[in-house]
Amino acid sequence: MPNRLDLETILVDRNDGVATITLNRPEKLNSFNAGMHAALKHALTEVESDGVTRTVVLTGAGRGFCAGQDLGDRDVSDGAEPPDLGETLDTLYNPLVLKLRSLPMPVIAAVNGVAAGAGCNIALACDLVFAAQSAKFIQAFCKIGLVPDSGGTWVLPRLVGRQRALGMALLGEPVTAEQAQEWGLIWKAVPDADLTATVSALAAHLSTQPTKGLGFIKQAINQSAGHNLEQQLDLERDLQRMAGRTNDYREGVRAFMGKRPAIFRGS
Ligand code: T3D
Repeated sequence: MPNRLDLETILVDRNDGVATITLNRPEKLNSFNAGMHAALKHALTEVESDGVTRTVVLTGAGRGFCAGQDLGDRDVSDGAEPPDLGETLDTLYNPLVLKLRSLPMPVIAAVNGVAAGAGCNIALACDLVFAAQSAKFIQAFCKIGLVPDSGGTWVLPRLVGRQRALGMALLGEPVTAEQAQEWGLIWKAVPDADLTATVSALAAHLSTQPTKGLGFIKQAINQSAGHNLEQQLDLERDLQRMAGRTNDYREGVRAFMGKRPAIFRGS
């Protein structure tokens, strides 16, 4: 499978500590082909190590967020060798989900329109999910004989409970942004016209906060799912030890004691 870097399929805009990454195949509702996977991987690697990005925003161009795998890339003709979809998950989708969850800064999904299949679960792999009111979340896999992937079967029951997870996964019906917010699937649904401004304001705010501390919080919450209380207490101790050694902790305490606003530099 080709894995060329198609930079036009991913747009990256950097501004004041915020990197906005836009999935850019609008004519296919930003569904993934191998080129877009490679370009997104490249973009995420860059923002992780550029030394300036303190918040990442993931969104889609056009009327959709992401419709999952580009189904036009799969040869399902009579006589064709069945594709090894396990391999695509191993090499493309799974590393993407793990990368989003392990980035050491907050990642906001700005779900501007339909999020279907892996596109839905990639949004849910982000740390805070905002959605335009007209957006829909669809576990479309069952309609084509597949299993929710990209962490769907892990995250859905944890976020919305077994019954709603099974309803979404077995029926593949669209869940509206408002319903998603009510169920706790996402953080907030906002009017369509307000999505960009709402997410931009929040991203700008987060980029002035103690980035290392926020990264540790994300790590603690993410790891809690596989821990018992003792293990989680140990992790909190280890992360707190590291947080206590950051410049931003020192600045936060000094600012509090000096009754002045803190200036966090993300270090
Ligand atoms: O294969 C592997 O590697 C395994 C991994 C799998 C991960 C997965 O994500 S599997 C699930 C794949 N996704 C889907 O099954 C969703 C398919 N799309 C839809 O069900 C619908 O398009 C939507 C519900 C998302 C939106 O419906 P609607 O009516 O708003 O738009 P539309 O007319 O269906 O789509 C607009 C265009 O985008 C259309 O192209 P056209 O006719 O205008 O030239 C449509 O074909 C194209 N499009 C939408 N989704 C995909 C797609 N083209 C290729 N792949 C898609 N996934």
